[in-house]
Amino acid sequence: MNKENENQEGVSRRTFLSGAAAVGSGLLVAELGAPSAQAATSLSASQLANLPRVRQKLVAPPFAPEHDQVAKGGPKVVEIRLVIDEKIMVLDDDGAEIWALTFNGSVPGPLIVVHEGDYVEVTLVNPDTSAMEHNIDFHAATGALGGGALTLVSPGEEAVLRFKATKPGVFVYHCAPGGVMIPYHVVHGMNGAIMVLPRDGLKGKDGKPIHYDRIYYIGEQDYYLSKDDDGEYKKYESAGEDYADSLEVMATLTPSHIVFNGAVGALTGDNALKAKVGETVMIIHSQANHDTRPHLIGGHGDNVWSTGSFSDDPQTGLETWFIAGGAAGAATYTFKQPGVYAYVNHNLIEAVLKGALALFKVDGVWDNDLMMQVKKPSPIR
Ligand SMILES: [Cu+2]
Repeated sequence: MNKENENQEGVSRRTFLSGAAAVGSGLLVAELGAPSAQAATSLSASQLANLPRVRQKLVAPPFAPEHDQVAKGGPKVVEIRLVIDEKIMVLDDDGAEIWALTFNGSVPGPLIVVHEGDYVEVTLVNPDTSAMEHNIDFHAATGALGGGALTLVSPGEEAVLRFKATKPGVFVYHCAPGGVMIPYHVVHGMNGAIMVLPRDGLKGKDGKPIHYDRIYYIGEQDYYLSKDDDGEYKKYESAGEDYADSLEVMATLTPSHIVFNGAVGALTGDNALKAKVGETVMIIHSQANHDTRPHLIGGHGDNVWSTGSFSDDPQTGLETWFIAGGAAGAATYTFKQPGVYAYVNHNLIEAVLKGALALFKVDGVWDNDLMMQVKKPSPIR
């Protein structure tokens, strides 16, 4: 802890911002405490120390870090560095803005990719320029609130968490600093996803390997912005200043925005997702708070892990699938026609009025057998 946080004002501000002031909210990290560091592990300390270590170079969504679809060799320790960044983000064309709470500066945070049996070693850094304390809860992890109880970092602190990726699938991670601050941080953008691939890769329900040519990560985000008396979204000078206003809107359960990758239009226009006819695209879709129902207009879900669990066979040939708030899902599709595809939350109000829409631009040769315009729109004969 740095000196400036030791003074009385700093402590009381931290107490407020940590949610400890939220009377009756329960589920405070401090109440649950941190477990002993002597927990049993299936590998001895020296065995763990001898595992190969790799540093994963994280990239901003919708892209995924370089990875092998089938693991090469045995388990590794995969080092991840997440730096908290509290920053203003513009959410729509009207200039609505939020002091987003982010992992590595993006909403959602970066996709992490490891294999089942790997150890994920996360360094969580909270710069001294932050206003708030933060932590990280991995739904892929076992114990201690998903790591949340071991990673609560005040401004100027960092913590290192190592967990074993025992469950194959796609999982949400998110900040969960305690009490009301849990939903507050999550709906200010502080969430992302990790994919834990089976070591021998993905398989279809027929047991055959599934290989993807491209992978995109779509993080859906619900925001709860407050309006002033003129009906304009309010602006704030610093992170956390919208706390009371935000809670009021959150309590209505009615988001002002529901978007993909941080803002309306983040995955349209020049940022549309690219693919070619014949390519199999893996789409990872996370929603840390609010249920969603992805649909690819003009395409399908060839293989869909709606719950995100790679322990289960994928469902096949789906039109629309469901991803529960607090979960990530995965779907593959092999494009068969060129053109523009909208990928939407098929609550179409959430897609069109709130913003949850992305576009795929697919190159290739049109197949008249699958579809053709037999007669252009013209006067009725
Ligand atoms: Cu946080």
